[in-house]
Amino acid sequence: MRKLFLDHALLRTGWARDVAIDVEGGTIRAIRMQALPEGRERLAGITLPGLPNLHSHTFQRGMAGLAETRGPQGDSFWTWRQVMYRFLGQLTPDDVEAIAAFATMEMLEGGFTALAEFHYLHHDRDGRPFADVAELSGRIAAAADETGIGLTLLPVLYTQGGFGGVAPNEGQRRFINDIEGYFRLVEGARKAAGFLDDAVVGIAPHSLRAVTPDALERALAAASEGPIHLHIAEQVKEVEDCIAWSGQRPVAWLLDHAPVDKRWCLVHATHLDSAEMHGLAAADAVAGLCPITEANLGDGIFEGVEFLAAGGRFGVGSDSNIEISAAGELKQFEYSQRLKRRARNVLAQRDGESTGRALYTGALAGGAQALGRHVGALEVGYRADMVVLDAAHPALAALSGDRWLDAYIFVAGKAAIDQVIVAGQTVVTEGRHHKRDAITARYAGTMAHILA
Ligand code: NGQ
Ligand code: ZN
Repeated sequence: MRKLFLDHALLRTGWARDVAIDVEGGTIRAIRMQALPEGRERLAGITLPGLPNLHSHTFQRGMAGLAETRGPQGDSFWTWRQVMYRFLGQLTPDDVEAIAAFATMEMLEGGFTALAEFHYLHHDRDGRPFADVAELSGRIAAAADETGIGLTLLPVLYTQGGFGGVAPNEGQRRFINDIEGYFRLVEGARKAAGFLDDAVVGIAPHSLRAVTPDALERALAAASEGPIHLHIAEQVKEVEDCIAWSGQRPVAWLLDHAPVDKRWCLVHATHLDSAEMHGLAAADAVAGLCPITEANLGDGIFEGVEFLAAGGRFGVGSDSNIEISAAGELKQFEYSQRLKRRARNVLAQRDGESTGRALYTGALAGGAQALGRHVGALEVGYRADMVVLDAAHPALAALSGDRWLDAYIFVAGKAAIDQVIVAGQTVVTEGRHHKRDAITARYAGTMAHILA
């Protein structure tokens, strides 16, 4: 049992001071406000529920910065993908684990306490399955165990290279499974993640481009519970190709052909018409926004204002991990809307509401839903996942209440993070992960051999 005493905390009911929290088995067992500090371990500063990261490919952290040089023919998402395929083509299981450890360490330092890893790198470099088909799922789980981040593991189904049964290309050989192979993989992923006491395993059809309707249907039929994530409508070309294939836009097709509900997270969902937007909101599915990556890849701008006005649910993900920051994703989401609308404070829902508070609480709820975890609130029965901001940071020092969140998101970012606690265990102190030196040294060695 860990008995904490928090100076300031963001509870469901709002800001509170002198909060006593009892944690046992990783879970919050009791909360009291206006408590006394005696016999408790003090958490000085401003404690927030940790933010879930609802979408990532950890291995891509290793190529961050390697696709920012202009190529001969006009760079796009699709040329970036070629660079990405070349990079992943070299990775060994040890590389995958070392990069995942580094990325998840940075997620914790960046204010994310749980992760949905959209994991599609399954096979060996020659495209042949490993002796253990879930070898690389196991490496992701091992990295999560090393850094302490909460894990929702999403083994990805990838059966084709493009709409209408296009054969996979060389660069995709490490991803491909038929449906029977996929069932073995999911089974293997469950075993591989089973040693983590609270891992969740869901499913993830990669995209409508990468799965046949038949495989999609069979994967859904076999998954009676747990999260379901897929990439959708990220690029205009993808929307056009979907229309050419089916006569429908991607989200319209999905809403017509799959039982989309609360278990679903539609990652990106950038290009929606109004009917798709309202359909997605009405389905209570989560829009999995990855604003920094979407900006980096030139995807387009999600219609956040209309979606939130329709009651839509959202969370954020670090996706390509080009930059890892919970506050940064929320800031980029709001800024994309400001640039598009030439207006300010557009994602707050009411007059007088702080934009930072609206973004943070929205992404907590949507993120927790997408990860299928009891996280996202400092409340009895929830995982004790907390991010403690430094109340003395110059950007926060003279402030209080929601202004702290505005200053965290729009001003200081992750530099304001002091401690991070996952399932009641402190993993970051003074902004540094406890295993930073060892994980960083291993990552540096890994990158040196990959880029040699
Ligand atoms: C991915 N990433 O799977 O890593 C994708 C690129 C694809 C993003 N969509 C590959 N941001 O979509 O085919
Ligand atoms: Zn992705």
